[in-house]
Amino acid sequence: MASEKAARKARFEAVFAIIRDDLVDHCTKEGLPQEAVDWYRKSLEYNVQGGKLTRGMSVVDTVEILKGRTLTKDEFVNAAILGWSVELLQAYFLVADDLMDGSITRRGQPCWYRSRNPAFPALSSSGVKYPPVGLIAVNDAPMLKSAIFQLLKMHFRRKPYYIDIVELFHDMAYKTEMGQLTDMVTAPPEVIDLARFSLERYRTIARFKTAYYSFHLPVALAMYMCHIPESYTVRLDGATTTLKPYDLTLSILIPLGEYFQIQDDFLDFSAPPAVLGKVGTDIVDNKCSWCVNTVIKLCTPEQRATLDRNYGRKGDVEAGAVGGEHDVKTEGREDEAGGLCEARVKEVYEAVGLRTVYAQYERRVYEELNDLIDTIPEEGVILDRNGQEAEYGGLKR
Ligand code: DMA
Ligand code: MG
Ligand code: MG
Ligand code: MG
Repeated sequence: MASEKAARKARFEAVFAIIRDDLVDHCTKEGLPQEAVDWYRKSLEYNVQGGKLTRGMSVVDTVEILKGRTLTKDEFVNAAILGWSVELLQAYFLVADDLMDGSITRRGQPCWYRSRNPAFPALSSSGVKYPPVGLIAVNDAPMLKSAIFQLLKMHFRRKPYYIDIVELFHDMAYKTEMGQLTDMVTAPPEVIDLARFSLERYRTIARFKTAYYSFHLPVALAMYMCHIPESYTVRLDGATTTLKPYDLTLSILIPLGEYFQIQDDFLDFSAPPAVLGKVGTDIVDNKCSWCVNTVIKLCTPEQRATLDRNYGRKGDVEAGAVGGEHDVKTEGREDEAGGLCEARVKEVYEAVGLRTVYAQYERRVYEELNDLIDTIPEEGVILDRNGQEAEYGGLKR
C-alpha cells in the first residue's frame, strides 16, 4: 500500500519536467537572455517542487474517482498538468507570503527571498558577489502565477472547458489574495491589539486565504475536466431535484479547508521546525491565529495580561513589563523565531491546555465533516432537458 502511494507520487512528480521544460523553452523562444532563462528555471525548481503535493495530486485522484477507472496516458498527463498548475499557484502564494510574514525557512530550505539563486555562482566572473534573491522575488512570484495561464493555453486551449478552468484559476487566486489582505490588515506589523481578533474574523481569513485554492480548486478542476455541468436535474427517490455540484463541493471543501488552516496554525505553535519544514512565526508576527483566538476565550485576566505584553513581539523585552515574574528557559530556542516574549506566550498556551482543546476540536470537526459528506446524494438518475436519462461525461460511470 505504502509503495503504491509512493509510485503514484513518483508518477505525478515525473510530469514536473514537462511543465518546467514547456515554460523554460517558451522563455527561450521569446528571446530572453540565457541568464534570465536560467534564473526562471531555478525559481521553478526551487519554489514549485519539494512540497507535500496534496493539492496537485488531488486533481488526478478526483479525475480517477469521477471516471471510475484508470486514466489513459493522455488523461493522466492532462490531469497532472492541472495539478502542477495548482502547485504553481501555491508556489506563487508562498513566495509572497514568506516575504510578507518575514519567514525564515520553507519546506526545509531558506525561503526563496532569503536564498541565493543556485543558477548563479556566489561570485561573478569579475569577482562581484551575488546577493540573495531579495526583492527580485517580488517579480518571481507573479511569474509563477502567469506560468499557469501559459500552460493552460499550451495544453487546454481547444478543450470545451478551457474558459471554465481559466476563470476558476482567476477566481480562486482573487479569493486567496482577499484572504491574504484580510490576514495582513487584521494584524498589521507594529499594531499589536488582541482586541482586534475574534474567531469569526479568523474564520473569514482561513476560508479566503487557504480553503478556496487548496481544497475547492483541485476538485473543481477535475470536475470541469470530466465535463460536469454547473447544474443538472436528477430523479432521486421518485422526485426530481436540481443539483448544483460545484456549490455542493464548496459547501464541504470550504469547512474542510478551514480545518486544514486550524491545523496549520496549531502546528505553527506545537511542531518542531525539523518536523514542520518551517519555523513558526505566528506569535512573533502578531497573527490572528486559531491558537491565540482560542486561548483568549479560555484564559484568566492575568494570563491575558501576559499575552497583551508579549504577543507579536520579537526578542526578549516585554513592552511595559515590570519584568522578571517568569523564569523562562531560553536554551535550545535558537531555531525559533522569537525570544523570551514568544516563550511566555507559549507558556500561557500550555497552561490553558491548548493541546487538549485542539485534540477535542479535531475529533468534533472530523465528525461534522463526515456528516456533511453524507449529505451528498450518491444515487439518482441524471435527466436531460426532456426528462430522459442523460449521460454527462464523468458523472456517468
Ligand atoms: C498561508 O498562510 C496562506 C497562503 C495563501 C500562502 P500562512 O502564512 O499561515 O502560511 P505558512 O504558515 O505556510 O507561512
Ligand atoms: Mg506565512
Ligand atoms: Mg501569511
Ligand atoms: Mg501558518
